[in-house]
Amino acid sequence: MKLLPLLLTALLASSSLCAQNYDESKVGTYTLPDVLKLESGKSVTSKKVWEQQRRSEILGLFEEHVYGQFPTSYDKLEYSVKREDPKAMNGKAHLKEMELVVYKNNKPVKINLVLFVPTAAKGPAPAFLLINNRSRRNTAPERDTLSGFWPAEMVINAGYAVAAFHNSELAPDNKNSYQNGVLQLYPEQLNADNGMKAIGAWAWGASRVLDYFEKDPTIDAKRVAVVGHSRGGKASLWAAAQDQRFAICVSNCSGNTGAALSRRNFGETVTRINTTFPHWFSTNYKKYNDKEDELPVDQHMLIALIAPRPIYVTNASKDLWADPTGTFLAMKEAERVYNLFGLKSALPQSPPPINTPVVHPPMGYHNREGSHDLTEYDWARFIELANYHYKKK
Ligand code: GTR
Repeated sequence: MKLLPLLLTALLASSSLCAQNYDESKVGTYTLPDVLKLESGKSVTSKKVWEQQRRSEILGLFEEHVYGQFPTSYDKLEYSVKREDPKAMNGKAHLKEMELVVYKNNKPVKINLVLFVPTAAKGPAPAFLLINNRSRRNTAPERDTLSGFWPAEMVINAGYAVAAFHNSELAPDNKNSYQNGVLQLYPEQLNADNGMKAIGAWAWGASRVLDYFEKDPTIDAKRVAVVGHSRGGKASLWAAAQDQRFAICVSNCSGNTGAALSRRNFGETVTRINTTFPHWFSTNYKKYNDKEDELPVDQHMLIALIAPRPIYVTNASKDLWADPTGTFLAMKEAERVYNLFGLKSALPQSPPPINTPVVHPPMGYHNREGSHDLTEYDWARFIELANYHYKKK
């Protein structure tokens, strides 16, 4: 066969696969694992049993079957200011370009952090931390390219510090080189079936930045929101699930193995994600290709691990690949755990119309008109949720 017909056949096959995958009538029936049932079969009816037993069971299941382990020990964290500008953004922000170096067994991992702190802050500032999985230009300290992906000026004007690091420094987003980062500190993870891979390494990076924030007197480390888009939004969920010091979790258009239910098999599937991105999740996760029903978890349980802290999840109307309906349903299922804490979410019974955000903590959600992206519209809502939560307005 010649190359062109071969390519055409492949293209047709993949587009028909996608078309089929956007058919709501093909979703079928599925039973979600009960977030409030202990492995022993007993129901969880109190916050205490959730906190002392069920939460760690679920965290362990995600480590074992999905994202891999999350090692936290290291020998030291060094940090230094590489460049600063106390009058950045027309005097509204103090820019610090930080270099963090984390060591374990004499092996280093470097994280370059761009940090703007509002000069008007009266004390330690609450912050938004973005795991940047796109072009570095989005988070350039020079602010020569202004993009909605990281509208730092808007965040500063709202009174928050804003920070970002690039995911590739923790694990290059490539199946052949993802090992060149955090995994050099934890080589034992490489051959373990439940070993950490790229998504875990990116989440780990967010936690190390939080370690640094705890040492920076200009930042209120108890009020840090971790933000991620798409693959970064899978990592922000995992970071906040693992590290309860994050005060707020924002997961934008995170889709499969992010905030969307895997069992719906709508849009991207477990098989597809594991095949295209074999370096994202643990080796064990591949066992569930085409066997979502056998997973001991589904993604509503990941969202539940954020409770009682506020979470903001988004979709975009044209981004069916990320399954907006399945994402909303995962949020609704996770509500039960927020309820255990006496918190009532303002989410409606069925998905809200496009561009109708639900911003009240503890559970924020919107389906923005448009495509798969992180925009100013999204950020404005995250800020609103944080304002409510911190009672800033
Ligand atoms: C897609 C992938 C999604 C999502 C997205 C992104 O190719 O299928 O799971 O992560 O990339 O990160 O933009």
